[in-house]
Amino acid sequence: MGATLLGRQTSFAGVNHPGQQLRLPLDWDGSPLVLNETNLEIWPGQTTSGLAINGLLPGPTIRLSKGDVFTAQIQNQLDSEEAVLHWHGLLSPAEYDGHPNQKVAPGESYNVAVPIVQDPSMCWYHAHTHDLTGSQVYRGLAGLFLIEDRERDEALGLPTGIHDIPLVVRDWKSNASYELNYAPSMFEHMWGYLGDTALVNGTPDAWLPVDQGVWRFRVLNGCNARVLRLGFSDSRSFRVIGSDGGLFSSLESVQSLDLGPGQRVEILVSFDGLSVGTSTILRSLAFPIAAPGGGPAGPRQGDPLDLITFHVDTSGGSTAIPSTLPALELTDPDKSIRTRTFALSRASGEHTINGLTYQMSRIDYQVTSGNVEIWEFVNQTQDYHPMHSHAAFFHVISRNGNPTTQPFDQGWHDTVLVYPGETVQVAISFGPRPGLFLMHCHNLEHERQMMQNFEVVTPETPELEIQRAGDEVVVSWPSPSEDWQLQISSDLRTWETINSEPSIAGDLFEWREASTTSRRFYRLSRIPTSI
Ligand SMILES: [Cu+2]
Repeated sequence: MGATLLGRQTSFAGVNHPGQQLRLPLDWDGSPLVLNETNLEIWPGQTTSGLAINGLLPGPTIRLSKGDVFTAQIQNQLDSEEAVLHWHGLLSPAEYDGHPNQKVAPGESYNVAVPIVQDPSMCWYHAHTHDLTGSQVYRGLAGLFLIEDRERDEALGLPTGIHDIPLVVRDWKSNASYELNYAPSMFEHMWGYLGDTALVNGTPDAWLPVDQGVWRFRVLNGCNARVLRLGFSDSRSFRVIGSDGGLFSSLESVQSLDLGPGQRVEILVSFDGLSVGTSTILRSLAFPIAAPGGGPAGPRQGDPLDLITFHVDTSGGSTAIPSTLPALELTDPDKSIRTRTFALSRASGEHTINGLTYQMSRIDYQVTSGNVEIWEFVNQTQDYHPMHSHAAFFHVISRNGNPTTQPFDQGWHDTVLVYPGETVQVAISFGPRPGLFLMHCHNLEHERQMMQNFEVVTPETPELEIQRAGDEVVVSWPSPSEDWQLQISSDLRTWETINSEPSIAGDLFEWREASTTSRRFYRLSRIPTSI
């Protein structure tokens, strides 16, 4: 019997309610991330065997800021399974991204050092072990990774502190007697392994005491395959303020939104208007499907599912909502140099992209960092495919050829839900992190086949030409290379970046300075990209 502490509880209010008060995953303390098989007390008095990270399910919440470097040791202490963790949403160098070829054997460990170069956003981490991702994530190998800027949030007027709550949602099969067993049938390999009960931050029958103010909830769909149609039991509307890549630029009001596996959404919910002693339930609303979405007798895609009950135990609370959010500069689809089409289909019981199932050793395509591309996902099936790219954020530009008007399609995403029969276009551009990455469906029963390797390559460094013209030095280089900045050094050790814009001379960029008698060295350095 392992009565493991699975998280702290909010200190807010003190009224008791049926079910379990929402747990908040403990924050990561910098110690090694240890993956092991353990007994957990998820249901009071019941022992559940599952996979834990540092004894927790979900794993500890990693909180860092832009400019930090995430350094950690990952220890695989599973009994017999290889494992590797992927930092979903982090713009990580390829060698630490958690590609399945980076898996380590039981008893082994590895280190990562990922510079945090992106704006605040809600990321997560999960197992990405080839052929085992669905099984390991279902049994518990996942956690939150928050890139935060509390000062910015306070300046924007967003709820912080106890009014800013992460909700890691996943489903679970309750007919398995308190076990997190993963045993998909052939049917579930096709449509996904769906549960009939929700765990929120690992809490069954979760509830949270709230006041009548505005709350910020950051919701992760951590289900293997279930699409969540988020909405409230009293049909209250809520504001959509962000997704995978951080805040949107506006706060649109909706009564429901669809969140595919792997996707995150940040919402503002006001409990103003609910009197003390009443409650409302955040649930996944029922929705019709074209095809069966579960086993013949099991849970199905589109079934309603209660996630968490909010009990208004306290009066008052701040009802302020920011009127606007900072503008975003999204990738310009007009700068696209090509359209890449990915046909998502199923043939002979296999999930394919452009007719192919995943092969670890095959590189399916190359993209050049800095280029803008349109990626077009063509869903030729009756199922949902949440398509995820590592190493970049994109923005959704059209659905079925029409510019998208869905509030949740704003802003930056790393995963987009492609509905049955739908064609979705996104504009994507990769930063200066070369190497091997993955693009795949985040239905984790599809992922092992519906996945491709791609390689990010960097353009050749343009050649510098250095000439003396009278008492000036003229440094020039080919001009369409806007990703590069000129740097100067006198000792080849420290380099000073020239921040003034170079002038354009024909098809060259040109920069001049007065010649000196001291030694001067010049080089081009890639401009760091944050998105
Ligand atoms: Cu899929």
